[in-house]
Amino acid sequence: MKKRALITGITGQDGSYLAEFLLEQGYEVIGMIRRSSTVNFERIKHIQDRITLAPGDLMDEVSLIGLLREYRPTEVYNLAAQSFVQTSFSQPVFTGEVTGLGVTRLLDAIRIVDPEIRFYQASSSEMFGKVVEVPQRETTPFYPRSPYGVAKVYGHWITVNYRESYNLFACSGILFNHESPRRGLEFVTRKITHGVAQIKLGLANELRLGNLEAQRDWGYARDYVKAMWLMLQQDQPDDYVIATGQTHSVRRFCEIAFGHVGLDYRDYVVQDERFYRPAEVDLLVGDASKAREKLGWQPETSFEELVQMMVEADLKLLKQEHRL
Ligand code: NAP
Ligand code: F7E
Repeated sequence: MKKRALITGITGQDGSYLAEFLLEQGYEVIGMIRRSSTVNFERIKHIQDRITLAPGDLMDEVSLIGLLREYRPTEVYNLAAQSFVQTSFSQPVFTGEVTGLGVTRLLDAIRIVDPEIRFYQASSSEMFGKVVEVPQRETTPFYPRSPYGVAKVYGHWITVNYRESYNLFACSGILFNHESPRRGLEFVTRKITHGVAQIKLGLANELRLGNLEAQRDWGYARDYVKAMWLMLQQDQPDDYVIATGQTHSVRRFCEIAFGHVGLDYRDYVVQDERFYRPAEVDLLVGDASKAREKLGWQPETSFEELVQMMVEADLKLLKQEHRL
């Protein structure tokens, strides 16, 4: 029988890569989309005729129950969230509703409609926040530093709780930052590569950023969605850290991205208080040995390759947009 997966957050970065990957595996893919006044299918328009899009919202449990009843998926990937850390400081309650309580709504819908469904929760390295151990692994205690991080800790533990209380096949992937040319423009990597491309093409003359010393373990989103799928193919549900094991500063990201087009970032980057956060996550670096040993997963794209790929993609995009 053809496997059927429901993806929440299919219009987002990871949702689009996961949908492509599952189609390649022969899945029937259902993508949950929320109502908006304009269409936002840029990331999935190339596969739109091969997937089914169905309306629903993590804020509305009835819509989730209805979706599960109608499509009867065998696997559910919960990628939907208010995922931008900065916004979580200005909209903490909303972030808690979607990114935190939204997970309970979906788990409850699964429990009610079909407890055999296998469930993936998009947990985050932001849960480690002010890290108490380096590198961070599955057993590292959480110390979130933003309303987003706090909401993800809630989502993580409610996933564990439903696994232990109701015997659901519920897994939590603790993914470290992963990027791509499809990354939202507000996240620092894409903001930099898009800014570099604008400057190189004469469309801008500076790039305003916040804290350049923050360090992140950055991987490639396409590599990471495979790990989500692998977690749901195991005999037992479990939680896994997914990371590259290497960390780099925002400053270093700038250096490589500007360097790729023959520019020196120090001539263009301006530090701006507006992009600093009330509480910062200074250093993240993950230990993915459990995923390597149990899932056979490992990253396939280096940091330098990722940065260059993103700069090249933004140059191409802007040249098309501006007919250059
Ligand atoms: P993203 O690009 O911001 O996508 C978020 C998705 O969630 C979008 O499709 C968005 O729909 C949808 N969404 C937001 N609120 C919703 C709601 N109330 N109901 C239904 N859908 C809603 O995020 P991403 O980078 O792909 O990340 C995917 C997931 O992994 C998120 O849960 C994120 O928190 C988590 N995560 C990401 C990273 C990373 O580095 N990328 C690392 C760890 C964990 P619209 O398009 O309509 O806005
Ligand atoms: O910030 C610093 C900023 O917004 C990275 C989400 O996918 O990954 C992401 O969260 C760092 C921070 O990602 C700017 O202060 C400096 O230290 O790209 P970001 P994030 O906060 O790490 C985790 C794993 C998730 O789960 C989240 O959903 O860069 N930084 N200057 C800046 N950041 C932004 N956005 N903009 C700046 O101008």
